[in-house]
Amino acid sequence: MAPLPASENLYHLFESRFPADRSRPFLETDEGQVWSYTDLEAVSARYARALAGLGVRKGDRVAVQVEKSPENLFLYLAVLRAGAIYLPLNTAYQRGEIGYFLEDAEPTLFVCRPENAAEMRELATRCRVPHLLTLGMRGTGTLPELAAGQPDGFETVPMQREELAAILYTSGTTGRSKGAMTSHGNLASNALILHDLWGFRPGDVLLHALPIFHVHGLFVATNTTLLNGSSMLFCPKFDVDTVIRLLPRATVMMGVPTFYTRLLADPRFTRDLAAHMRLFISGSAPLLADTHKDFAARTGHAILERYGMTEAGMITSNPYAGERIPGTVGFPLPGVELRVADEQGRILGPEEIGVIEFRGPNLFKGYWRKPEKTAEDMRPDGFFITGDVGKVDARGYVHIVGRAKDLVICGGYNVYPKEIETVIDAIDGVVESAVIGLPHPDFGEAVAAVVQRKPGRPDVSEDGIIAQVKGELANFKVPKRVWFVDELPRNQMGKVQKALLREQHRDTFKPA
Ligand code: MCA
Ligand code: AMP
Repeated sequence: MAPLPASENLYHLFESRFPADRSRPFLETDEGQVWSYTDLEAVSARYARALAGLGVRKGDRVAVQVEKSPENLFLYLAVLRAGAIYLPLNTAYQRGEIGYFLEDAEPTLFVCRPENAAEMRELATRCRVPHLLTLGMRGTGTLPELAAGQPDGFETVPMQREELAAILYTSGTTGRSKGAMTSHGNLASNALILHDLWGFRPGDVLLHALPIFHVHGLFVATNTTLLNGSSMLFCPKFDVDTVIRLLPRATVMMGVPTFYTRLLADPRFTRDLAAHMRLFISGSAPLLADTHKDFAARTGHAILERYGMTEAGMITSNPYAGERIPGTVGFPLPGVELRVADEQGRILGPEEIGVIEFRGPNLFKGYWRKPEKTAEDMRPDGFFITGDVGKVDARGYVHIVGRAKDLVICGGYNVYPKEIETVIDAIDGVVESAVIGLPHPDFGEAVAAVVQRKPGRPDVSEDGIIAQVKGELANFKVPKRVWFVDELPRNQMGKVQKALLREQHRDTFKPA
């Protein structure tokens, strides 16, 4: 591995790996528009100058809620170059959700979609955000306009490895999101290890169909490509037709399990189509062992499953060269120490099931302005309590068998029931709700709600509840079904028995 350059700004590390011939492609869109490494350097420099011109300084937050585009990636790189902190937001987040992030993170600049500018300007003013710019899908908006007149060069701000590069919000069991603070060193160590471990080589072409506001699409996929100085085929979203069209030109694909189940459901996805591929990687949600096996039977490829979280980037991975075992997430990454412990923190042995804990250079710097929340999740010896339930088998493979946290993962997006319950419980005529995750053939899990109405309030309907949640929260958090009960089942401690509700409704989304 090459030594890190003197500045530990992640961009400096990328730059040290860019191809000598900068005219080589960095990115090609699904419509065939090509961006070279020269373009990457020039556009990110102009954007960085525009940010600096507005007064964005080292350590300032830049919140971004825009559609996936090459310019969006250049903005990420510009923020790194300016020494500021990149704060990406899911495009599905609604006004109320955005308001919370702006108030909590106090960004200096908020970049939003041009079509939302009026609404977001009003919100940004209320949240005392000094600057608002827009960025559209095809390089439109006030950010590119401001950047257009700037020179192509920018002196990237030197950073130390402990200094922050990004804050990514992750929901919590209390219903309020926490900003996970990630440093330049966190991102660099993870990217270098994955680049090495997954055998990236000159000429690799990554098929990129993930969103770029989360760790998977932004850091795992993009940072490894940048370190490799190679190129990606860049799709605005996952679409089976586009992926099947572009696959013959790719060598590596990363996705959530839904990508692979959707590909398998398409007869055009054949052994021939995938024969040339070097690697398929899956993560963000459990890949069913059956999907792994069906994929191997269809294509001859064993999907490489890995495990991570916003607070850490990647934590474990199945081997590139060794056996990739279905239903496991492989071994701890080099430099990562992983153990399984019981609730009291007693360390358990091989094959014993408990909560997964780990520490390593990938572990984040804590939750933004929430030291008490950070402390709650840490052991005194620096191990982070993931809330994922699992075991390490006799061969050292990590298995995830459940979650200690009340969390549902749909199509790779995390949904904390508490957040949805808070919205439903506030509806007039509702006594209480319980939100659960149920097996779903497309999304892995889907959100559903069981609701107790006040007596004499049959007007509180499934449609009404769905409409209310849709108005307040991102669309992937909206329950796909709502049922009404006279009373929610409780245990002796008075706690709602969600396991029982899940069991009662287990087959709701099962294909007929
Ligand atoms: C869309 N819908 C969903 C989801 N996505 N419902 C539940 N879960 C979802 N994930 C709903 C919409 O609300 C909408 O409903 C309808 O489905 C169609 O929406 P559309 O946007 O057209 O869906 P899609 O384009 O088919 O998207 C599905 C998808 C997408 C491709 C699976 O969700 C996706 O790209 N997921 C990847 C998430 C990801 O990158 N996770 C990484 C997090 P309606 O019509 O009623 O409004 S990073 C992480 O977890 C850690 C660090 C890690 O280990 O990687
Ligand atoms: P996030 O909030 O996006 O960081 O989600 C992290 C969570 O996703 C982890 O704590 C796990 O519960 C889950 N996760 C990620 N990868 C996998 C995987 N390969 N198998 C099972 N769960 C996973």
